[in-house]
Amino acid sequence: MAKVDIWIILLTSFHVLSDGKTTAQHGQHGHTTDGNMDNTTPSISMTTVYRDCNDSIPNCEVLNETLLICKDIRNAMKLCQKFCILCNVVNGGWAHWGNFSTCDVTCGNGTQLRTRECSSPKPENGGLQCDGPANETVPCNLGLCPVHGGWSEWENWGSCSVTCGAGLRRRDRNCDNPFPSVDGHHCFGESINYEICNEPSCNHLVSTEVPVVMFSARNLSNTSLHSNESAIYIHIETNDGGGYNNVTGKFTAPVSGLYTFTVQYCVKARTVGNLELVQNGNPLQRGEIVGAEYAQCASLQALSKVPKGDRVWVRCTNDSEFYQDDPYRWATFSGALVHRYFSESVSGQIFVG
Ligand SMILES: *[C@@H]1O[C@H](CO)[C@@H](O)[C@H](O)[C@H]1NC(C)=O
Ligand SMILES: *[C@@H]1O[C@H](CO)[C@@H](O)[C@H](O)[C@H]1NC(C)=O
Ligand SMILES: *[C@@H]1O[C@H](CO)[C@@H](O)[C@H](O)[C@H]1NC(C)=O
Ligand SMILES: *[C@@H]1O[C@H](CO)[C@@H](O)[C@H](O)[C@H]1NC(C)=O
Ligand SMILES: *[C@@H]1O[C@H](CO)[C@@H](O)[C@H](O)[C@H]1NC(C)=O
Ligand SMILES: *[C@@H]1O[C@H](CO)[C@@H](O)[C@H](O)[C@H]1NC(C)=O
Ligand SMILES: *[C@@H]1O[C@H](CO)[C@@H](O)[C@H](O)[C@H]1NC(C)=O
Ligand SMILES: *[C@@H]1O[C@H](CO)[C@@H](O)[C@H](O)[C@H]1NC(C)=O
Ligand SMILES: *[C@@H]1O[C@H](CO)[C@@H](O)[C@H](O)[C@H]1NC(C)=O
Ligand SMILES: CC(=O)N[C@H]1CO[C@H](CO)[C@@H](O)[C@@H]1O
Repeated sequence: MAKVDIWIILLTSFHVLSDGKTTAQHGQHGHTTDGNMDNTTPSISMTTVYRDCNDSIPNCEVLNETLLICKDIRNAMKLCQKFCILCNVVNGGWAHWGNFSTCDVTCGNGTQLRTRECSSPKPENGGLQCDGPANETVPCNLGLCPVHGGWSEWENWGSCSVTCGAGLRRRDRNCDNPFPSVDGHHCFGESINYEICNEPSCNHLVSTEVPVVMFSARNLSNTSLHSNESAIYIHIETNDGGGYNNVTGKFTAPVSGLYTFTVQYCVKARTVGNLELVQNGNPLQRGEIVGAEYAQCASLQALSKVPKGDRVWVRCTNDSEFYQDDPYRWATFSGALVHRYFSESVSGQIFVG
């Protein structure tokens, strides 16, 4: 109640000093103008204040300058409206709202802002600030945002491109995490990744010994053959690898591989010759020749995968009489290794060397 006390005293003093003199008289209670007071001050009711205010305010300037009343304008307003009018107190008032700003995003949900100023009028001489918000927002939506593509995790590595030695393997990833949409850009970077892979060395498969297997033999031991009898070519011209035997007439493969075989046989005029090439007894090729007016020759050819140890020979398929007493017509049986097989596999396909 200190301030009220002071006011009452002051107002009372001015009532007395209605000539507007700038010297305030202190009342008998001993209050000071800076609000300090002694403990003996009696309390005075608000009714008294208003009554006094109504009745007796003489001059704002006197009050202000002398007693600094307007430094506490809120209290002054409460206590004495008239005083405030005298002091030119102006409460703030809102100016019109400004325009809404543009949406604060380029896509999706955003907000627009508008503001207003407490300038119509501006609060003055301690008047109240405007009541309410100075800003206002509204939502805005500029449509779907672009979704940029994102990579999936790398998939597992594929198998190595070789079964021995150094090769390549690859792995893939997809631009689907997420898929690009609404003009979003595709993923940057590679969707395929390669790396060098090392399988066990190929050295164990490479033989330093490159065998040459080739044989050629001439001259049947017997030109009259019954069905199922072997043709035996007794004169060896070549037998690299030692596979041909001129006693049995049979070639035994010294290494597994792809072989080629050729047989030439001749018959006299108006006779028939029937031969076949067999591998372990199974036919690879068959032929028949019928001599016309003169002696004639024909040949048999066959390519075959021959495992090491398999035997290949020439066999008669029906009783035949062959012919070879001629510098122009030879009876021969020859063969050669075309390609060696190193890998292990089942019989009939690829064989152990
Ligand atoms: C009140 O007094 C102060 C100086 O103490 C002055 O700046 C202000 O303008 C005065 N107010 C009025 C309404 O006279
Ligand atoms: C506010 O918008 C109106 C109508 O669009 C325009 O005429 C006016 O100039 C704008 N005011 C400002 C300050 O941009
Ligand atoms: C955008 O606002 C609308 C309506 O308020 C809402 O349905 C939608 O889910 C919002 N979109 C996003 C991406 O937040
Ligand atoms: C109004 O907006 C301005 C700037 O955007 C900000 O500084 C101020 O704090 C805001 N006032 C309110 C009441 O939101
Ligand atoms: C082949 O046999 C014939 C007789 O049948 C003989 O005249 C010829 O010299 C033989 N040739 C060779 C190379 O042995
Ligand atoms: C040739 O073979 C036939 C039939 O096997 C046989 O009768 C004949 O005696 C053989 N000739 C020679 C010279 O071995
Ligand atoms: C030839 O041998 C096959 C079986 O190996 C046999 O079935 C056939 O009767 C034989 N032919 C002759 C003429 O001996
Ligand atoms: C088989 O060949 C060897 C070596 O080439 C030769 O010495 C031998 O006489 C041949 N055998 C026959 C029956 O011609
Ligand atoms: C085998 O030869 C005989 C005569 O030499 C002939 O009668 C028979 O038809 C022949 N067999 C075949 C299957 O050609
Ligand atoms: C000077 C002044 O405004 N006096 C008024 C004080 O209040 C009474 C009523 O309460 C009015 O009648 C006076 O005019």
